[in-house]
Amino acid sequence: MRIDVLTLFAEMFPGVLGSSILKRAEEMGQVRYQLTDIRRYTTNKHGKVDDRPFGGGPGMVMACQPLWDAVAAVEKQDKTPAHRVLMTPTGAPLTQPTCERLAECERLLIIAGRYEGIDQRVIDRLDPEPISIGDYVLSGGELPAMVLIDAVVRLIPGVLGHDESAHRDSFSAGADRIFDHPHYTRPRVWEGLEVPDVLMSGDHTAIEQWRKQQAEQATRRRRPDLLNESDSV
Ligand code: 9WO
Repeated sequence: MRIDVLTLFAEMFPGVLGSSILKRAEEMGQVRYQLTDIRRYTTNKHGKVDDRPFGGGPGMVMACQPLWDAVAAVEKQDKTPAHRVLMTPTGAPLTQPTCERLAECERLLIIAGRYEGIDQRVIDRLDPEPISIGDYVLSGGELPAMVLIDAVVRLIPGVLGHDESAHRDSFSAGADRIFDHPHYTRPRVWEGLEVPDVLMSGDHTAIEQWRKQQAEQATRRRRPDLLNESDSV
């Protein structure tokens, strides 16, 4: 998969893309990250990419020309058509099924906006898939873009090791896909607190049952909307 990110703050990305699984995926050739600074494509002699909002109001608006030209130039770099995504709080919520669908794309082009917003005409013409990572406003779309990349890249076949992907598969059916059970590691007793006996029993059937029950109980308490029998979704 090739992932293009169009941003005014490319310097935010190397730490995230250069660590852990995202780095390993690139080193193994399963993904290529290409960051593009939108400012490079402005025709304004002072490098401006924003302007005051028509109709008045505070702040600035990202202008059409730099973003449009940046998308055109980046898309031309590779003949694989890109699936365009825009990070915006008014987008569809990013969910695990959405990540699974995006992981099938050969090429993603993610637009991370800044300022108070992007001129609606260039959004209308680019017609990207608008995606939100939650109901809050940030300073820009960069952090959401990194969240999306992390969630998607780990789903590309071969990116996770065998153990890790087996774990993923066991959580891939139905609305219980994001359930998790409590985890414990050494020491067996810490500050007088013991690890649950069942985990020390060696009885793998009992351990699986216990983990499933714990995950369901935690979900019922904290996120009942995620349970299959709930009709609130
Ligand atoms: C901000 C905004 C606020 C209220 C209603 C609609 C809105 N759209 C945007 C928007 O697209 N903002 C651009 C990107 C420009 C300003 C900073 N940006 C941004 C993206 N802030 N927060 C996000 C975001 C993206 C995905 N998920 C959560 C928040």
